[in-house]
Amino acid sequence: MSTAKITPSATAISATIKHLSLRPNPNRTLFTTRISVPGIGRRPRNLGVAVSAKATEPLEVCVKESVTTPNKLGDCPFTQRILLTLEEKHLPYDLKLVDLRNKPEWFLNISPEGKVPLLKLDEKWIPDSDVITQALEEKFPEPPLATPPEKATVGSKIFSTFIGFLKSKDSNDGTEQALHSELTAFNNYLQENGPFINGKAISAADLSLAPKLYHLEIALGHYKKWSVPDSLTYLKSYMKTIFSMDSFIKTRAQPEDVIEGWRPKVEG
Ligand SMILES: N[C@@H](CCC(=O)N[C@@H](CS)C(=O)NCC(=O)O)C(=O)O
Repeated sequence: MSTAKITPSATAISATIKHLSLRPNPNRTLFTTRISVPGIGRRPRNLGVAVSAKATEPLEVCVKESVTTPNKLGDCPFTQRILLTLEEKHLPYDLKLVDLRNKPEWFLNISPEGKVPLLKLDEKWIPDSDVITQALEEKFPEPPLATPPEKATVGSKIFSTFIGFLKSKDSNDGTEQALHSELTAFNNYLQENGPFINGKAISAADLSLAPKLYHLEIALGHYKKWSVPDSLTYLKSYMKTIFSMDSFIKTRAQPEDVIEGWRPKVEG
């Protein structure tokens, strides 16, 4: 375990910060070159090879620490979304593991809400996965991951209906049906428009939804003995494809942490 260099006010407690350094796949190109061909009276034409701002120093990200295995990444679908974005943009990053059951003072000083993920960009800590995703897209536009606005909310009700069903104590209260309807609508969307939300290429909306589907699969399997119906073939194949990506495997939570993470919602 190494110590982390963070803001001067936190230097005194830096020795207590658990820190993991992760780098994207070294086989991928880190630096690319943008070639623009100015035409007469036309906007410069981008020939497709791009130079964007690239982080030379790893970006710092505060993440939940595992509750089952010390010094490991814990379960948080919002955090995995950010790590996937960093991976897909080939940006190096350092994880600062935070014990959310016993939040350290240095963390509460930089995160007034006490929530992860938190990412440091231009010397400022940014909270909230929506805001972080947008900030990363603006600062590091290559490769572009933004989902067109008209598709950005596809599948967005799946997570809340999953939680409704997970918490339900009455098998006839319609929560299972509500989740089934959302999953079916998403399956049908993929059949028409897939294999990803924005068609052929993975984009920000997939990187947000896939970690939530991963939680859904593990938590409902464990607490409800329920799984996504085999009849939803497009959804099944979507999950299989994304869950087996190197970037997903590298940033996913351990199943035991997912189970422990949802226990209070199920039992509470
Ligand atoms: N809207 C936030 C939600 C973040 C969030 O709820 N994070 C959880 C962990 S998954 C958290 O930090 N909870 C605080 C706690 O458990 O005390 C985002 O998108 O980043």
